[in-house]
Amino acid sequence: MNAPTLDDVLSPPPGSAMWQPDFLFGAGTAAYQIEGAVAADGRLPCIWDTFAARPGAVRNGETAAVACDHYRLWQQDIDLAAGLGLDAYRLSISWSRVLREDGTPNPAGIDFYERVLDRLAHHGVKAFVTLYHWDLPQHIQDRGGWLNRDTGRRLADFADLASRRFGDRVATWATLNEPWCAAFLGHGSGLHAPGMADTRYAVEAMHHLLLGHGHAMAALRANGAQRVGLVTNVTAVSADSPSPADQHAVRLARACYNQWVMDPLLLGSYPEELQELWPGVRPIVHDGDMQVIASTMDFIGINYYFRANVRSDGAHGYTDKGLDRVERTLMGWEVYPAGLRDVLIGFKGRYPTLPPVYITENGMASDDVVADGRVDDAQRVRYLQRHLVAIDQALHAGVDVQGYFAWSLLDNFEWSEGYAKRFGLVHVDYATQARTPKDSALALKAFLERRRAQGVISGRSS
Ligand code: IFM
Repeated sequence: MNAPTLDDVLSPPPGSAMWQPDFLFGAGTAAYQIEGAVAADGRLPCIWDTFAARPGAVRNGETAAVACDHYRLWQQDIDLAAGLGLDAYRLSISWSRVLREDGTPNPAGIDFYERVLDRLAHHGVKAFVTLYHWDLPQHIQDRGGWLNRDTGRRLADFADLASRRFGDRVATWATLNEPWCAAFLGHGSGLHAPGMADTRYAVEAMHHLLLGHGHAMAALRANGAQRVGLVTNVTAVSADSPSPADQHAVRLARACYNQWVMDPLLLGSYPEELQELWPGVRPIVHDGDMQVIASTMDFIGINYYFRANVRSDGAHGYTDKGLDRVERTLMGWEVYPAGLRDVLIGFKGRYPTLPPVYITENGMASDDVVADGRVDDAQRVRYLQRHLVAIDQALHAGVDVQGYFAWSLLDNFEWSEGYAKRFGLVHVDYATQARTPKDSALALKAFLERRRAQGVISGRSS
């Protein structure tokens, strides 16, 4: 079967800044979700290995022991990313692969990332590296993990090693991916590793994650890193009704979902609304902590997937009631592209020092199948297309968005959801490890080819 003509269904609006070659297009992955090889070459256990082994923690008892076997297939995967014409590739480094328990580097683990980064450089694809994408070494967890202030210092050690060894091949460094998930899902709801479920733990873990971010930024800068920041997940929030109670619920939900991370980073304080949500629960903040957390970032990475539609819970909180008859993805998440625009414009208004923005994750899960060598993922093509339009609107409103990364390059281990939720531009057959670019990948490739061709015609270099 011939591939469909898709170059006109996935492209930014005509004249958009996204047609310029300095607006980066990429795709992302995370070490734990794709690498597998959890015991190879001296890699130490991490909290997700422990958590996934707990009965009931991950759907169908699945684990990331093999995942996409990327530790072995890395070269073909990087070549695949380059073959799509991506400007940039976002990856994370497994802390427990590169650092031993005694703090010395693990040469085999370092070699692996050297090879990956060299291959990206060979293709001229920019490397966007995240240090912490949720895979804390288990031995650090055994000393308290993110409930221990000292873990932030350990993150700085990791940042120091990574930037000394890889710094010459890394375009941007993100200290953390989605501290909200690591803090809340990992320590408040227990849905993620390490599986704790107490709001007091979540609040303390968040403070130590953000403190670790500040310490890691300092370590990266000391080693000459030029572009450092953090990646946070954000949620668009709407009110279920115009009632004052539901409007107030929106303020509480925004404080929890977005400002809990953004305010300390960009305003140097936690939002007051958290006190109403979680009365009496405050992190232990030492003198100087907020200055460390609010160190200047060169960019902020925004991960956007869906909106929450909330109403008052009648007490001091909110409930996410959702909306009926809206389009949803296999995760059950509402498809709401305008929310990305609204969140970005809202941030520009709230944070006078908002740094340049990359959309570091955006995408959707579906139940994709290969038929006649093709994966028809029309919903994803539409999803991506509509989010590009929303970003263009934010650009027009003056938000400095500099790049867009689809989540994810490959179908992968979707944490407690296991393997059924496929987020990839590229389909992975987990039995054979065959990769098949989906229609969305082909559409993105076609757009990027067209953009390059237009740049050449108009005399711009890409
Ligand atoms: O797969 C995750 C990723 O690791 C972090 N952001 C959200 C994605 C989809 O749930």
